[in-house]
Amino acid sequence: MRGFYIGRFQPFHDGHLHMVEEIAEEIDELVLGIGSAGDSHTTRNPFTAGERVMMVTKAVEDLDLTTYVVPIEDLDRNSVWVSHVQSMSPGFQVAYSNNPLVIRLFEEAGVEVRQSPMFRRDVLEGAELRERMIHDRDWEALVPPAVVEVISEIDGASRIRRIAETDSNGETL
Ligand code: NMN
Repeated sequence: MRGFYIGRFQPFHDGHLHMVEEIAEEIDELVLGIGSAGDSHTTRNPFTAGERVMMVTKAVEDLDLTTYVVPIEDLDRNSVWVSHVQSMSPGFQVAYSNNPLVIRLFEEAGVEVRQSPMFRRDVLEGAELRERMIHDRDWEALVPPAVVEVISEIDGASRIRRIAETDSNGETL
């Protein structure tokens, strides 16, 4: 059976990895959707789709699970978003999420959704991590070593600090 798990992964952190490990107990193959793929260089979405593809691919490579990493751009039309996802992804039978909108859209489209209390932490930890990067506080301990390497390769922490100085659109983390 193949599953689908979408997140913005800004950045991919230990909570995400833990979820993938839990999902791996239930299925053989997993599609990891890189959500809001067109967004980057903002405090809320600092990393490009390509950078997130690197983070996710390297972070899960040691797991005993076949994974496909697929960038998914946002669509200004929720009613057809599931078709959009399906058009970009290998076929899947079950979607994993705790995002209320994502759950609702998949359910309305007749796709089985599995939730976990762990998912709530995604949002909290993502914002916390970006905050720590901006203020140069220890964030490395909260992400897989492969993600530290990718963020270092692209000088990501200095990017988000610089963006935070100039982001005047009042975006929240
Ligand atoms: O749960 P998070 O990490 O927010 O990830 C969900 C992802 O799915 C986000 O990138 C979100 O933008 C995306 N999404 C997009 C649409 C749309 O484009 N209409 C609808 C539902 C979810």
